[in-house]
Amino acid sequence: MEKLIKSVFDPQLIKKDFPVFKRQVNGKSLIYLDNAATTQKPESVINCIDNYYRKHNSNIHRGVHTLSYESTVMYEEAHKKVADFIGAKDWKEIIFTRNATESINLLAYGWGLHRLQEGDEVLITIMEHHSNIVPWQMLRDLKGIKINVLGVDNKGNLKLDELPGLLSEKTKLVSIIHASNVLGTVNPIKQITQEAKKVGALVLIDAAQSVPHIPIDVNEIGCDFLVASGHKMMGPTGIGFIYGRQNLLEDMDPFMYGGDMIEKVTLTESTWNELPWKFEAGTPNIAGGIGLGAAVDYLENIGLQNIYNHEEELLRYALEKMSEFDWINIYGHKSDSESVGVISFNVDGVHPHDVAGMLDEQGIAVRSGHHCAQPLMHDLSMDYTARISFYVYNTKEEIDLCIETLKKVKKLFG
Ligand code: 7TS
Repeated sequence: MEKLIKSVFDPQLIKKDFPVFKRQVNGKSLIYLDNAATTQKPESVINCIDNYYRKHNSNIHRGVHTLSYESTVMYEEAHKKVADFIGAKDWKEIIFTRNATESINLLAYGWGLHRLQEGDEVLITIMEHHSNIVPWQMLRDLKGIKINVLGVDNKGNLKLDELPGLLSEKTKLVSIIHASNVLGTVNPIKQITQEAKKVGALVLIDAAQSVPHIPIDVNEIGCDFLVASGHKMMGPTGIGFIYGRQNLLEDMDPFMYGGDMIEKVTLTESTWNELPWKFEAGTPNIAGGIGLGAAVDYLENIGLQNIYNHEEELLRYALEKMSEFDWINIYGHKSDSESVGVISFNVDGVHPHDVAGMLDEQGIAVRSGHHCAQPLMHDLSMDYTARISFYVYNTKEEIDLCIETLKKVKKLFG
């Protein structure tokens, strides 16, 4: 990977770091606009995993042999990289999981199951991905907690004026999405955290769509927990993380029980390992964790602010171009509030799956569907949308090609 000088940020140069862009799809150069689902992987991440398996592969925290020691150091180092990346004070505050979904489940079981009681309340928003809805419904059914929901206005922003009415001393957790995977809206999480703290609630941020795109500092936000998925930030699949305040994690019960998460075991009782291993039972995804560390290195080398600025430029460009056509209906983006590069839209008279199918014929990858956010979709009175989502390697020319294809779609189907 070439060291990028911030002033010569060039997506075409960045694209060269990603082997997938050498391939053709349906005879065309790949245009990848499905980054909210997962991102492509740079050569450095692929090489790092390859190198790990070729030279170091061994189990961690087991034995004294050289390979095991090297693997342990590399895996711990990856936790440190993630901690620095999001401003955590200590790397022991970073727990590796499989993905954001598993992270939220770990917190629902490890914290919620033991700390919440009948009558306690959890506040979410209608913008949540299913992974930040269903675990709380599980706790509602098991423990009798109540789930309150903050709505969205017709501009695609949270109805913040309703927030104080939904918070009380019964609210034990506010669990909110940072950036919407449907609308692109970036929620004012610092302000919401401050409000939540006034009633003594803990705050969990689902940062799956923000950590890869926006500079994040957990201490500046003031949150208690934050979760994300490695595969949405150029890392491999099967690795994600939780940030948790050390005192809360220390106080929490484990989620999974067995090897590596223990300090001492007898046939009658066991004690738990230190952080973060208390929450990483069994042999973890060592190569995945190390690969995530390489992804963080790559992102830091480009600079998160550069990534954000580039995506912001693409977003403004795409919104302007798409709004020239009255047969393209865009959801959200109706105010000047902060957004990430996600645009959900429909083409009049054409099913979003047909839109995605025709774009694919031109080598353009987009997602169509409910985006695992059915309550939000229902609130917006629709079942499915097509969605384009940007990352650092996308260009304005790709947006032009996408819009040209949408015109053909409209002509053929509409
Ligand atoms: N939270 C948000 C905000 C998400 O967008 C997603 C995945 C998740 C959590 C879950 O991530 P996972 O890695 O555990 O699956 N969102 C999407 C999407 O928009 N299209 O595909 C996956």
